[in-house]
This record gives sequence, structure tokens and C-alpha cells, in this order.
Amino acid sequence: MSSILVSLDGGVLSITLNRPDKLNAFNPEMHQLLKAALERAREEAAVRAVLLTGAGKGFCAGQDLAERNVAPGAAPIDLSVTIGSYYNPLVRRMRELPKPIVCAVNGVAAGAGCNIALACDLVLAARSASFLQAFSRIGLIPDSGGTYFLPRLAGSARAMGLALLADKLPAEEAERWGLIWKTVDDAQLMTESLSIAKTLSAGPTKAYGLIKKALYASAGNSLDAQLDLERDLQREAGLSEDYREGVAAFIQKRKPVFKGK
Ligand code: T3D
Repeated sequence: MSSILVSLDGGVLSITLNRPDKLNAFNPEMHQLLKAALERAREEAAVRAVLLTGAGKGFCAGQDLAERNVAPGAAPIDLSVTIGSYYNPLVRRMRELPKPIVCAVNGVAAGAGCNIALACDLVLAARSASFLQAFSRIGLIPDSGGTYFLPRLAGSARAMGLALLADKLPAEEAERWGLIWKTVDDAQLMTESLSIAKTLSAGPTKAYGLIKKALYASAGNSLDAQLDLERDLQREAGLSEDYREGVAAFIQKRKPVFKGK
């Protein structure tokens, strides 16, 4: 069975992390297949939204630690190699994808698994799910963007508490803290996440890509720089067929039919 399941249905590319016995922990094969799925999402015009979730009871437990169990006396593993070749490119690929990524967190999201969820554009979580910066439990620091996302989403006091104490944060608290978009009943998670992904897949895809660009740039920009960026990106949006259609539909008092162009 493949460690990543991929299916395209009506503009939504569903990607399921599929190592349920390991709580979908990452190994190199899973990284490579996830990379291929996200490249497909970028290249294929038929893909207009992505839905990311995990198989089984967990979302993702980060790095597969069975691959990090070094024998006494053996040389340590240089973690910058996997961070540089797998985790960082993954987070960049997700943030730079010019199409929305909806994440359905179906269970515990721990370590890099937590931060990969936070790197998605709209995060829904099952009420029973939880978020865990597990890193300090094993003597590491948050990676995969954790030290960037946490203070920006939840503020530095909460970011520090999550990173130092490595306590499980229940989904409802994650929602209250502004880490995620929404918590839903477990039984509703996939229906609701898919419905949001389907809505997005029928939307103005180019504008969504530009919205991602603008909002993700804002954390590092001054107001002046952000206003300039908005001007430039709005120019691009204004040249799209979907903008033309949006205005025409408004004037004609009908629903717009966006084509993602
Ligand atoms: O190394 C690098 O390349 C650098 C990058 C690092 C990125 C990272 O993600 S570092 C952080 C790695 N992840 C963790 O430290 C989390 C480890 N897992 C846990 O702490 C717990 O599993 C959870 C708190 C997430 C969930 O606990 P619980 O009690 O619900 O489940 P469990 O019983 O611990 O796990 C179920 C099974 O999944 C279990 O296998 P078993 O005993 O039934 O055969 C467990 O060993 C396995 N599992 C869970 N997490 C991992 C894992 N196996 C390998 N690697 C894991 N990360």
C-alpha cells in the first residue's frame, strides 16, 4: 500500500498521508510521494484546490523516529540534511502553491506533522484531534516552520509555552488561540473539509493564489511595502478572466462561473 494516496475529484486533489500504523510519520518514500502530489497540484490546470488529511487515527506524527535510533557510540545523524532536502522544500512548496490547501486534521498532529498542518491555508480539525510541538520531548527544536508560524498565529507567549512544555493542545483550544480555522465534530470532518475544498475549487483560482502571496508576504513587510504589493497583485487579478466574469455576473445579477483563468 502506498504511503500517500492521491485522487482527483471535481477539481479537488485529495492527498492522504497513509502510514496509519505509524500515525503517518514521515519516511523518505512518503516525502517523495508527497512532493510528486504537490507538483501535480501545481502543474495540472484541472486541480484547483488540495485537501490534505491522514489515514487512521492520527494526522501525522512528524519524522519516523525508528529511522533516528542511533546505536550507542555511532556517529549522530546530521538532521540539517533531511530538513534541507525534505521538510523545508515541503513547507515552501505548500506556501508557494498558487492554489488553496485545505487541511483536515483527523487526529494528533505532532512534531513536523503539526507544523505541516499549520503551513496549510485553511485548517479544520476534528474535535478529538490535538496539536503537539513534540520536539523538545526528544531534545529538538520546532522545525518545518514551527518557529515562524507559532508566534505569528498564537503570539510569542503561547508559542514559547507550546515549544518548551510540548503539551498536547486540544483542537478546540487551537481554534480559540487562532492556530486553525475551525473545529468540527469528528463525524463531520471529512464532509465539511471536502465541501470547503469543493467550493474553493469552483472559485477564482488565480485570485486565491494572489491572496496567498499577499497574506504570506505581509508578516515580513512594512505597510508601505504591503500596499505596493497589493497594487501589483491586484493588477494581476484584474487581468484575469475570472475577474471579468465576476463583475459581469454581479451586473447581470447571476452566480459567477469561474474557470480558474
Ligand atoms: O529527523 C529529522 O529528519 C529532523 C526532522 C524532525 C521533524 C520531527 O517531526 S521531530 C519529532 C518527531 N515526532 C515525535 O517526536 C512524536 C512521536 N510520537 C509521539 O509522541 C506519540 O506517538 C503521539 C503523542 C504523537 C501520539 O501518542 P499516542 O499514545 O496516541 O500513540 P502511540 O501509541 O505513541 O503511537 C501509535 C504508534 O505509532 C506506535 O507504534 P506501535 O507501538 O503501536 O507499534 C508508535 O510507536 C508509532 N509512532 C508514533 N509516532 C511515531 C511513531 N513511529 C515512528 N515515528 C514516530 N514519530
